Amino acid sequence: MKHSLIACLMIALPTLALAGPGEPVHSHSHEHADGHAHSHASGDTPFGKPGNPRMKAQTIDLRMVESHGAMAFEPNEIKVKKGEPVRFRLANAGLLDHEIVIGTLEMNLKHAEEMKKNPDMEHDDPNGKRLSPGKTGEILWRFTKAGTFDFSCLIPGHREAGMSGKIIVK
Ligand SMILES: [Cu+2]
Repeated sequence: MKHSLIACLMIALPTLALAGPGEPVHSHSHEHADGHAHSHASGDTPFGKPGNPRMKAQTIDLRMVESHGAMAFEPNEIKVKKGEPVRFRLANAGLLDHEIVIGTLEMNLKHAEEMKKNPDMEHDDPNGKRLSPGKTGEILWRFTKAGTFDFSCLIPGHREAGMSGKIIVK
């Protein structure tokens, strides 16, 4: 027992030394070749960070649906606990491609505008996924800040047709 505790401390110490209070967050933006910039969720973001697959996660089933020209996520309101990993099990039950991008409302609205200029841009980031009709996928995310966040399909026209929802973190 004592032995393993020391081993843990030895691993943890250099990490602690690096993460001083003034350290910038490990979130970075980069510009795609088409000029479409977006933030890659490789670390902390204003809405949390990728979940650790080894941690126990809450599972939420999320379906992408279409009916009579309307598009939606079911459910479109999700409540999660701050700090607890969430496994989104996604299913595209429609006849068109759909995607999900998790972010702040501000980020997603800005991103939606960029998507109008580059409609072929596809997302496969820790906080986003695009699915063909009938396909399923998964996102593992950890919301580390309380607040209300957004998830949207940013394929042009889809958000306007109803494909967005909110995540309430408490
Ligand atoms: Cu869509």
